[in-house]
Amino acid sequence: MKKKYKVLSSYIIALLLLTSSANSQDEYIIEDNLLYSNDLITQVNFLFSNEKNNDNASLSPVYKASKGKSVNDEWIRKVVLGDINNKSERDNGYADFSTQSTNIIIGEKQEIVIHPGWTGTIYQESYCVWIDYNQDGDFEDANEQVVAVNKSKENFIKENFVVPATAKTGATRMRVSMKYTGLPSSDENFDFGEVEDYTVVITSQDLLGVKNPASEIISIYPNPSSNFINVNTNDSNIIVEIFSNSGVLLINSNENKIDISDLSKGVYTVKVILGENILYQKLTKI
Ligand SMILES: [Ca+2]
Ligand SMILES: [Ca+2]
Ligand SMILES: [Ca+2]
Repeated sequence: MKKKYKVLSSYIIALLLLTSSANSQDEYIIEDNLLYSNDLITQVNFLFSNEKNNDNASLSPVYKASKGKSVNDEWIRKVVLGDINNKSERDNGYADFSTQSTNIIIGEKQEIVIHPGWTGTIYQESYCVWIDYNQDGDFEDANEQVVAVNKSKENFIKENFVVPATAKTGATRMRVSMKYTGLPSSDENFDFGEVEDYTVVITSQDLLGVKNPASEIISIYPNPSSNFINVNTNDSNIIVEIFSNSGVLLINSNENKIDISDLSKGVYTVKVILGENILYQKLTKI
């Protein structure tokens, strides 16, 4: 219940801030000769349209809760996918590791390995992994379940999946779930086992080949965030500026990892300058 309340309250805060700050955005968002990636345009338009129509379903980073009620006998001990190599303990049935991420490329085969932890008796565990490929805040759309392994007593499971061409590029959520004896659903609170969330940054091979690749594959994650953000780009020569809703410059950095712990809760605009390219993204501080 505690976890649910936490998710719900941050959702309400984000919603209130979005609806109360609809006026002053356009002044510094719309400038001449700026190069936006399509995804960023979509995301910015998406947020602006949300401010107007107040569509609750639009705050995609808030995912339905899922957890194991008990980790006394089994839990997720390790997850490996690309740059993610995360050993963990019993995390009270759910852990948010969404600050950990890896790039995955559309059309390429990915391998994920999940290790269970057992206290003593080796029980049958079932595993599911989902990726929110269309970034709409759930794991229920076509192809979003990428792994389903039922009733395994192996020391680990190793599964492959291919990122579909329909996947939206950018940072999105991956959920790893391990449930005692039976496949879990993505929003299930089950009796025994554990759930862990991660971030994958989906990249298109086509985008990697264009003239300004950094501007096309940039992403900012986690978002919403409370302590820091990562600006994900191949270009190390960047300037990152974070503005308040009234257009005041609050943070200026050349780093890819930026401490935002001093910012008040609210919605900000992140401006990323890569040479001649300027990109904007909304950031929700929670
Ligand atoms: Ca764990
Ligand atoms: Ca989805
Ligand atoms: Ca959906």
